[in-house]
Amino acid sequence: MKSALITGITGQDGSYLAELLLSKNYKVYGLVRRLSTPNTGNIRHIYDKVELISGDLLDQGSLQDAIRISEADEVYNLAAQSFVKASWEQPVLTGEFTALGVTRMLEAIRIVNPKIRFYQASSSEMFGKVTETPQKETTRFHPRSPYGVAKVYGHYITLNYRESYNLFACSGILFNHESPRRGIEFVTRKITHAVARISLGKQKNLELGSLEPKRDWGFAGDYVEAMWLMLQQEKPDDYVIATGENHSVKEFVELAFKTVGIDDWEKYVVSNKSKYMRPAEVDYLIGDASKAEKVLGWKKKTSFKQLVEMMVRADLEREKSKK
Ligand code: NAP
Ligand code: G4F
Repeated sequence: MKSALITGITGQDGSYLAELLLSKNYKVYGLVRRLSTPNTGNIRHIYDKVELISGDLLDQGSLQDAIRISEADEVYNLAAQSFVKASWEQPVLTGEFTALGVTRMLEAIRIVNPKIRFYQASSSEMFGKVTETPQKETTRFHPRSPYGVAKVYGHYITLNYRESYNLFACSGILFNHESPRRGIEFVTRKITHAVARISLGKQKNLELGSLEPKRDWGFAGDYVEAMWLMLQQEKPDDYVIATGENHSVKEFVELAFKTVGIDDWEKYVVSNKSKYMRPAEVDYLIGDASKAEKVLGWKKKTSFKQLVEMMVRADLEREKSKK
C-alpha cells in the first residue's frame, strides 16, 4: 500500500486528490494547520478514511515530523495562500506560505527521505502578462501579483532541488480549475452562489469587478488526476494542465444565469471595477496542455458548460437545504 501526504487537504484540490488516492488504495495523510475552529467541510465525507497530521508550512520541524509519521512515498504540496487579491494585502505572508513554504517542504524531504516523489502546485498566474498564446511549459513567466511571484519562486526551487539533489520533484502548471468546493471569494463560486440565491429570491444582485478578464477554466476533479499521473512517470518533469479554451467572466455570468432560466442577467449584475480592481491584472490566460496529453495521457473530461451547470446546481441544492 502506497502512502501519500497532502498539504492543503482541506482546500478544494486537496479534497479531490484525497478522494482519488483513496480510490487507488493509498494510505492518505493530510497536513492541517491548527485553527481554533477546524475547517474540514471539504473532507467531511472522507474524514474517517484519512489521517490528519498537525503542521504548518511556516514550521520546518512540523513538516519533517509529518513526513516521518506518514512514511510518505509521495508528497503533494497544495497548501498556499491561494487568493491572488489577498496577496497585495499580505505580500510577506504570501511569500512565507507560497514561496518559502515550498523550500521548507523540499528540505524536509531531502533530510528525512530523498526518495519521496514530490508534486508542487504551480500556477498559470506565473504567466501573468502573457508573452505568448497559448501558454506552454516554455513560455516566459511575467507574474503580476505577489502571489504570482511567490509561485515562480516555488516553481524554480522545485526545479532546483531536482537538479541539485536529484529529487523526483515535479511542478504542475495548472490553469484555473473550479468546482462546487471552490472558496466563495473566487469569482466563479461567487457567481454561482449569488445566481442560486437570486433565483431563490434570497439575494437581489451580484457585485463584481471587471467582466472582461478571460480564464481557461477546468474542473478540479479532472486536474487532480494529472497531479497523480506526474508522479507515476519514469522521470520527473513539469507540465501545463489546461482545457485549451478560455472564457470571459461575463460569459461565465451569462451561462450561470441561463442555468436557472434567467436570460436578462444584466439587471442583476453590478460591475464595480474600482472596488475589485487589482494593482496589476492578468487579462488573458489560455493553456496548451499538449505535452501532458502526449506524455501523461491526460485529457480534460468536463466541458465549460458542464462545469458551470455543476457549480450552479450544487449551490442551488445547498441554498434550498438551508432553513
Ligand atoms: P485552496 O482551496 O485555497 O486551499 C489551500 C489549502 O492550503 C487549504 O487547505 C489551507 O488550509 C492550506 N494552507 C494555507 N496556508 C497553510 C499553511 N501555512 N500551512 C498549512 N496549510 C496551509 O486552494 P486550491 O484551489 O485547492 O489550490 C491548491 C493549490 O494549487 C494552491 O497551492 C494554489 O495556489 C494552487 N493552484 C490553484 C489553482 C486553482 O485554480 N484552484 C490553479 C493553479 C494553482 P486551511 O483550510 O487551514 O485554510
Ligand atoms: O477567481 P479569481 O480570484 O482567480 P485568479 O485571480 O485567476 O486566481 C486563481 O487562479 C490562479 C490560476 O491562474 C490560481 F493560481 C489562484 O490560486 C486562483 O485559484 O479571479 C479571476 C478573474 C480575475 O481577473 C479577477 O480580477 O476574475 C476577475 N474578477 C472580476 N470580479 C473577480 C471579481 N475576481 C474575484 N475574486 N471577485 C470578483 O468580484
